[in-house]
Amino acid sequence: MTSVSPVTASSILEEIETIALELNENELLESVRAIRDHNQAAKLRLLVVGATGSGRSALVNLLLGDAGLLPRSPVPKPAVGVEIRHGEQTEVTRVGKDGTSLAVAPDQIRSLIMNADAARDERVEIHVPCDVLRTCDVRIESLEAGYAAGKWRNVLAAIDYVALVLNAGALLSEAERGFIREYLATDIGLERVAIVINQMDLVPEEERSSLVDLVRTFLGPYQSQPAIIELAARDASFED
Ligand SMILES: Nc1nc2c(ncn2[C@@H]2O[C@H](COP(=O)(O)OP(=O)(O)OP(=O)(O)O)[C@@H](O)[C@H]2O)c(=O)[nH]1
Ligand SMILES: [Mg+2]
Repeated sequence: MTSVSPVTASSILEEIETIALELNENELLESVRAIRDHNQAAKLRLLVVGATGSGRSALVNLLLGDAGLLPRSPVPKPAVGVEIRHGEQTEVTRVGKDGTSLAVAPDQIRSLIMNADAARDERVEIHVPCDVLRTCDVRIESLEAGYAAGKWRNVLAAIDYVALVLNAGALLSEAERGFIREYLATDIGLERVAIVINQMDLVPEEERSSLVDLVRTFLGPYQSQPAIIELAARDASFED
């Protein structure tokens, strides 16, 4: 049986590159490489941030179309940042606060994230062959990470767009309000933020619009307004 690979912009570029190489078409080859470099440089850098248990992992799995990539469970995972980028194959690296990098077997992603050590691990880096990641780098951070203001500012300086994930059942804690006020409204601008009200499936239908109103009222005084998205990132009937 022959397998058919999906046609994507990058697979077409690859084909043109092969042809240009065969025909010694150096100018064409240079153009292809310039387009590829531009594509790589033009990646959207997305931060998915929120309280532990809000459903950040469920949302990222949904965005990447891989329900089993990141572990989701009601047990809070350690507040260690995760960076997910494109790679031709799955590779996982544990980056320590002391600058050390340790390759971890790809089938250990789940246990690494469940058992990371917030005192020693700086972040977990994951490369996956997922097409969405060809145009988007994803970073996941926890509001419980205990970062100093300077560290949050550095994180946000490397970000283009933020999805702040809230748990519909416990909306707008002090930490969430403070994060919006002190970092999102000032450092990144609320026009580059989506407030994702997740776990909406657990809220009775007639109460959902009042939750959105609550968030809108809190955001009312700000000049630029974020997108507000109601979401059920995980189908309640689906278990890990
Ligand atoms: N019913 C329902 N459950 C959800 C939804 N999103 C996430 N969950 C569940 O809520 C729990 C926490 O979700 P996670 O995706 O692990 O949350 P997280 O923000 O990554 O949490 P930590 O990594 O533990 O800090 C898991 O048991 C998920 O299956 C949702 O939209 N609806
Ligand atoms: Mg998680």
